[in-house]
Amino acid sequence: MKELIKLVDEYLDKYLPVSYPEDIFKAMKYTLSLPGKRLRPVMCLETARMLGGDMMKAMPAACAIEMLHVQSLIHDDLPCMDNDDFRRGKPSNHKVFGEANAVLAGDALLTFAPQTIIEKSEGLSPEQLVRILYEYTKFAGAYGLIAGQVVDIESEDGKYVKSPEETLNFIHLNKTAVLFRLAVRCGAIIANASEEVIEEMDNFAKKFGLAFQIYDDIMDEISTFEELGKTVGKDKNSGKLTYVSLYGLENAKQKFNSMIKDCCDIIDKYDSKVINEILNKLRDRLSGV
Ligand code: GRG
Repeated sequence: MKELIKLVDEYLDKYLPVSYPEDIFKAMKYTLSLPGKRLRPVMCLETARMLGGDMMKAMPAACAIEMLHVQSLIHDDLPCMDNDDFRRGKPSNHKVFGEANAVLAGDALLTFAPQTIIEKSEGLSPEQLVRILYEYTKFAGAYGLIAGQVVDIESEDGKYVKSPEETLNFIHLNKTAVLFRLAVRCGAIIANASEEVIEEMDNFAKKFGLAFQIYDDIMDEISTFEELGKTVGKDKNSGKLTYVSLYGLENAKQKFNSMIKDCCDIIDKYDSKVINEILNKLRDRLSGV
């Protein structure tokens, strides 16, 4: 896992050299190079490897998915969204570069990511490339991340079109699970996996994404700034719809454990030390809570 993170860091830096106008590239690289967990690119690379593909062929897509993730973090922190002053342990992008440049840095990452896939991918067929780009645009847009964020914002004002349970599920699937889905789907496509295996990994990522968001919600309640690198207790204070606020801490933990167990059941038949390490780390962190 550590070696994969190091490799991802190296390639993120290599794929995005600072160019003119420097301010925008520096803003893009700032949040991107802060120490994130790199779960999404690692899952993309590991899925490709685990399914018999060449891991390095997946590097451009893996880095592109991290760029998209970082774009969503930069925009999520803006005063017009979650208004958070800290991210990954450091001042948020707009606190360092100003709001206009933070909006533009997010926009630039959103478009730089598919550009990276097109420019840097080697050894993929035209069909694989088009499919990856299609999945990227679909999951980043109004059928994915944006949909999740819109419903999340609406839910803060108690505006539910659907029931709270359905609304929360929609938010988690679209705001969080969607990027894990994109990661494993791209890895599987690059490994030339069958449609059946792509769907199986997709199912894994949906469950993992839901578990991960429950984990994130619990950590917001019980963790510290030092551990999370961002303001804690915000969800509770803003009356946000979360798994913990809707079902309570105990039920949230139970749901998390049962989702992680489902993930283990799916992944067990593959040989993945890395994915098991991710699952165990999350489970261990919550076991004593
Ligand atoms: C795609 C145009 C476009 C807009 C994005 C702002 C937005 C719309 C969506 C917000 C999505 C968001 C911030 C979801 C939160 C998901 C989540 C749990 C993030 C934390 O992930 P970690 O813990 O973070 O993996 P690190 O920093 O470790 O990478």
